[in-house]
Amino acid sequence: MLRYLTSGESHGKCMLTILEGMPSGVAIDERMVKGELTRRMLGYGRGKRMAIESDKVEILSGLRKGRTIGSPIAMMIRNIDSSMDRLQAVLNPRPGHADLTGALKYNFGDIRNVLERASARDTVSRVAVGAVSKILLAEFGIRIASHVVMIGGVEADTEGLTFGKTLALAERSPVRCADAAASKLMCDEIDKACEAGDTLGGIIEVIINGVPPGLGSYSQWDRRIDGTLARAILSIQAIKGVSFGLGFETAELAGSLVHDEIFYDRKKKCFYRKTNNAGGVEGGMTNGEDIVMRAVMKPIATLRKALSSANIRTKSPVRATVERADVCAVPAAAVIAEGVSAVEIANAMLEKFGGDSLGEMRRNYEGYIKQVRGF
Ligand code: EPS
Repeated sequence: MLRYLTSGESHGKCMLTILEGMPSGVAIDERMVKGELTRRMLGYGRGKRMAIESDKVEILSGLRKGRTIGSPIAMMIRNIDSSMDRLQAVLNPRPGHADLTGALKYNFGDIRNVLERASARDTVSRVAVGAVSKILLAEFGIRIASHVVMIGGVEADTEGLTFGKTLALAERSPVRCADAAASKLMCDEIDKACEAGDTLGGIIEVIINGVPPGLGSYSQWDRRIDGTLARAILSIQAIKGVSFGLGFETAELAGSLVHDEIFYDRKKKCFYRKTNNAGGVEGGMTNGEDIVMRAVMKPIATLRKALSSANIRTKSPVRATVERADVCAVPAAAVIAEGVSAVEIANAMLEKFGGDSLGEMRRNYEGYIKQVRGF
């Protein structure tokens, strides 16, 4: 089973992670990991910090001659802005941030101790772990894409786009939006918010393709794959909700319009569905269709047009602290959601197919696929 811990403060020396449980024999392309980190840095609406950082990963252990050897993989991303000890104290908590509750909880007289760790900078480590997980998943033909479906009320129309087309179009858009017209309008909204000293949230979609049926299980609550995926995505800073397939829309629809009918193709000898309203998960298990998840991100809590707050020393009314920040980080959140989903799917693959080496895992996988095809 995969597990990992992250460490590091936003303006400390570095961001660190240790990933444990990767089988041996997987070739890790460091350029691919770096590429994923770069994708996370992009996006119209990011602040100046991303122009300062270069987010290069150093893989410190767990590889020999570029391949995993089954031991923990330690990865480090150095912070170029590592000014933490020189930065001034923060006393005016930002509504919507971890600031106030973090200071109360850990009994700090300086909110900087909270915000340095609560920062979304930590997601760089999660994307690094996600990149390594994606490399493992690619060995089994599993691919993950993401795109932005809404920013600041502008909605994309991506109806009918294939997995490949969605990914290609999103990759070309400054806001990871596969609808070019909406992409332009989203950038306009970000400009307006920036001018007004405000911030914007939005909705992202993650699509996972090539997943075999039967990952996760209905048999125990903590083995349900929708639960583990949702938890991972909800753990990303500012994410407030996750849905699968039709998600919240199902509240308005009758069952006959929601559930994906099952057919059997006698020639191909396989079951199939004509729709994917379930978003690839039924009964806490993958059903072999694409996993389709949406997540909502609230607007970033650091506003130049600062909201009302109270100073933690004087208790007097003040405007909240204004730190350098992004106006919109929805495109970055999409890439991060890909990464954390990759870890969960890789974990579920390891749970089902086990194996200490890639070869052993592949044998188990192929045996199972044969069983499913011959069902
Ligand atoms: C963040 C504030 C900004 C963002 C940061 C998250 O950083 P800074 O305070 O250094 O300008 O850029 O995001 C990242 C550093 C990152 O790598 O994504 C915050 O307060 O959460």
